[in-house]
Amino acid sequence: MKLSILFVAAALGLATAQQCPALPSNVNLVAIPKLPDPFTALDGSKITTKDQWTCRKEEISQLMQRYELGTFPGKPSSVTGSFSGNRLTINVSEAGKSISFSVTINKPSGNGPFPAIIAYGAASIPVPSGVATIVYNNDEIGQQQGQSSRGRGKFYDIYGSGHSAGALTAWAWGVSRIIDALESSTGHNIDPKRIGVTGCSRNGKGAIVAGALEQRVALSLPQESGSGGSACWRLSDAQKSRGQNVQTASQIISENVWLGPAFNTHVNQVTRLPFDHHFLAAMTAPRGLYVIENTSMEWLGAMSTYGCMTAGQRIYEALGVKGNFGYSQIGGHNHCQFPSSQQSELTAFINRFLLNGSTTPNVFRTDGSSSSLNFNAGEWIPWTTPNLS
Ligand SMILES: *[C@@H]1O[C@H](CO)[C@@H](O)[C@H](O)[C@H]1NC(C)=O
Ligand SMILES: *[C@@H]1O[C@H](CO)[C@@H](O)[C@H](O)[C@H]1NC(C)=O
Ligand SMILES: CC(=O)N[C@H]1CO[C@H](CO)[C@@H](O)[C@@H]1O
Repeated sequence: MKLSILFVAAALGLATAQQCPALPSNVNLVAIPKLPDPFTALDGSKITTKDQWTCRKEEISQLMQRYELGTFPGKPSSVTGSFSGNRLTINVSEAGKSISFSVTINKPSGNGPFPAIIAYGAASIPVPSGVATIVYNNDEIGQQQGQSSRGRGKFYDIYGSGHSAGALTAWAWGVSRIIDALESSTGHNIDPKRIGVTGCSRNGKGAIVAGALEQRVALSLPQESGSGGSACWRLSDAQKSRGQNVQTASQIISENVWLGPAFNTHVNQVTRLPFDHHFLAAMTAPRGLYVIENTSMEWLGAMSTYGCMTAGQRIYEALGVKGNFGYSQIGGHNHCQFPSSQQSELTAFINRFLLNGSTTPNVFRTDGSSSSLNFNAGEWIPWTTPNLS
């Protein structure tokens, strides 16, 4: 029994420092109309201590993998890295299948070791001079060109085109392999303990999920991720029913393959999901998470991301690290254009989590009016926030 639990946990790539019960094979999905309570486990028990939180956090990750993201595999049997010029080449083998991919590392001058931000596609936030950028072609690991790209990309070359993972999970797996390669190879002068991850829009969805699934990411910087990222499915449906043109669960599965195929059966009854996207904050805490959103772009779901991350911040608060979480929603600019008014916040997060700073950032703001957002926290967050001992 113990062995099989360890095996399942290892197969899911989860921390096994503490033994946690495996997720039951049949979870009774009941309607939860408001945002689910992170502090009540599936068996109904209340989470009051950090020790209990360890297994609830793992349960949350397993639930999100089973019903939405697909399985996040553990470390393959062989991962090697070789650094040459400004390229880190990562070779992966598992069960007789092999792939190879490369990332470009743009480094500051000097000797390092340097922290680095893994940028999905390219960074659309300013990366400060003391921090390296690792340019990651995530599309190569999991394609995202609409329905016909389901199961395509190097992740699926290893695990098979029928694997349960959606593209967001496949990309997170690629981030894990980059960190494996940084840990095991030399010459690159990157400190694998100080890794950030960023991306915008669809790649912002990827960035927030990478930090949630891969616990070695020190700082997540998702930009304008909206639905599938920092928005909650229940809140996006509520916005839609108010007549707003926001991306919802039922729309997102028709647009692309970001989520696992298991999610398809839930998109018209999202209240039956035993989680919502504030649980991505649960999976990321206590590590750094700065969520950048754009009030002016209706499609992202301004109320949904604001409300969802209001709930997410409470999880950090329960752990006594409220300031490690940031949310900043500013409009009046184009999609994926980073406004200078958010610069000091971004700098504060990078200083704290990548440059060894000691000042805890403390950011939670929107330029949306409360009447335009129209988010009622008392209604949508019916649970109380414990002070986990
Ligand atoms: C990585 O894989 C590529 C492509 O198969 C191969 O050419 C290269 O020699 C491998 N590198 C290492 C260090 O094994
Ligand atoms: C930050 O800490 C790491 C060790 O975790 C060290 O290697 C690095 O030199 C430090 N960087 C700065 C800027 O102090
Ligand atoms: C005020 C403003 O510039 N809003 C823009 C936010 O981004 C969306 C998507 O690019 C634009 O349509 C809006 O005009």
